Amino acid sequence: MASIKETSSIVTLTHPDNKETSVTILKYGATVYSWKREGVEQLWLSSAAKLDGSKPVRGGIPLVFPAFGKNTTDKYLKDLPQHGFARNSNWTFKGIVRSYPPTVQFELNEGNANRELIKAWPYKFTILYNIELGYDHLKTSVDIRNESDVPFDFNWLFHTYYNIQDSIENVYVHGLENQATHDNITGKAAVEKNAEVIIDREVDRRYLNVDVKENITILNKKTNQLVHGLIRENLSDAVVWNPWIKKSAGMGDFEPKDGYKNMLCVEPGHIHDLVTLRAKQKWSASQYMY
Ligand code: TA6
Repeated sequence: MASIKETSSIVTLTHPDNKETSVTILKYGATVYSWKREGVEQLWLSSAAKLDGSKPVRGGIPLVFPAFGKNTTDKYLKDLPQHGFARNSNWTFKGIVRSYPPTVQFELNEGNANRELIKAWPYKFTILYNIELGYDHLKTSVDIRNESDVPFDFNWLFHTYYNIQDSIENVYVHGLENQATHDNITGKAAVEKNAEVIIDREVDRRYLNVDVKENITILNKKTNQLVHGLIRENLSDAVVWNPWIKKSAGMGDFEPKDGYKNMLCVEPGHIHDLVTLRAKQKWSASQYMY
């Protein structure tokens, strides 16, 4: 049986077949901030990350809902902060929902969402968020249900910070060749020409409508060995982000300042447009990391 440890702010789940495999979730934002696979940390977490609920966690897997980025056009989303309110809210821990592979569940709704921020988004909703700790994978799944009598529009994105132990200049991202991109730094649209996307400067690039049959992988340049792999379900887009030197220096909660050398965000989401969820309907998606 998986072992589970709960405090007022944190839940830690340990795999029954390997006590060195575990996942730790902060109830604030239902933010996974540690995933150890056989003792090796798979996610990057800033050493200055706030884990006291005072601001979204800088690292791990912050949840982005109902807006990706800073929305400037939608009637309600435009009044929300960058990346919405899911990562700024205290989610309710619902316990273990599956014993093998051990899976825990968190819930967010209009009743427990961030009191201030939810004023800008007048809908009834239930989000059930499942975190499945496999022997060799972590799967995070979301079910969003519109409890209102009217439709609502939203983005969803898992803002995953991968640990790049071997240093960023030694890896590349594969699986994005020929995909349409929007560069959030230049504002320009393009098509990815590289089979091997390298990170040698600040990168903030949105890959849009990438076939979900395409796994996205982070590979070692020298050995072509797998560093991280990602399988997406119903998440057509992916953001690749590394703040590099200047942006890292400008973020108070980004430490160590050279931490950009050991992290890379590959963020699966639906961000190319807004999902419209009709009244009483449900929308589901997941990321499977291996
Ligand atoms: O997903 C990439 C991004 O939108 C970047 O533009 C950068 O802003 C990053 O998210 C971090 O955003 P945050 O609000 O967590 O500082």
